[in-house]
Amino acid sequence: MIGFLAITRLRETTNVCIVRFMSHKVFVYGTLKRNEPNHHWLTNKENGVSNFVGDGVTASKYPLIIATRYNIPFLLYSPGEGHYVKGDVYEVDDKMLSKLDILEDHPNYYIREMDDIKVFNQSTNKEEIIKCWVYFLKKFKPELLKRPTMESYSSAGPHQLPYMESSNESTIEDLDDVIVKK
Ligand code: PCA
Repeated sequence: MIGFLAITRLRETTNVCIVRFMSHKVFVYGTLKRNEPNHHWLTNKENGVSNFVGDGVTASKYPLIIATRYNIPFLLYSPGEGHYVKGDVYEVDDKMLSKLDILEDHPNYYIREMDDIKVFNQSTNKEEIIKCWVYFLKKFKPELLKRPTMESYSSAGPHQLPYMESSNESTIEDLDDVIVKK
């Protein structure tokens, strides 16, 4: 399915318009979800356009954990372990996708990959599987697999590990907490 067109008037005085396709689907499972600390990135018009598609769940199991001194959520790329993870699906334009890549420090920290996500289609009343971008942690330290895994993330959840806002500026130290060096 091709998303709707976002048409931006370039200048009031000209008829030049930028026509942008909402061509990317993103599954967010962590701080970008509704009611979570980084959700404002998706709603800030200066970052581009985003449109909520629906609730989603991963078609494969993955470990969803919290790590680093900043209590950051990560989906570890270890298919078959953990849970079928719940999150939100958004349709975003090129500009928003590149802003999210900056926030997630793709491809140095998280790695954005296409994966199968189950979403409930309200017009057909059926569950369908769609391909979405997902920010995974891939070269993670093996000990992270020993951490408790969650089906769904909330910064204010029972784990008592609230997300620390300062982690928006990722540092060498917090990368070292979770990623294996080459
Ligand atoms: N932000 C991204 C990846 C983890 C995070 O906190 C997300 O919500 O999907």
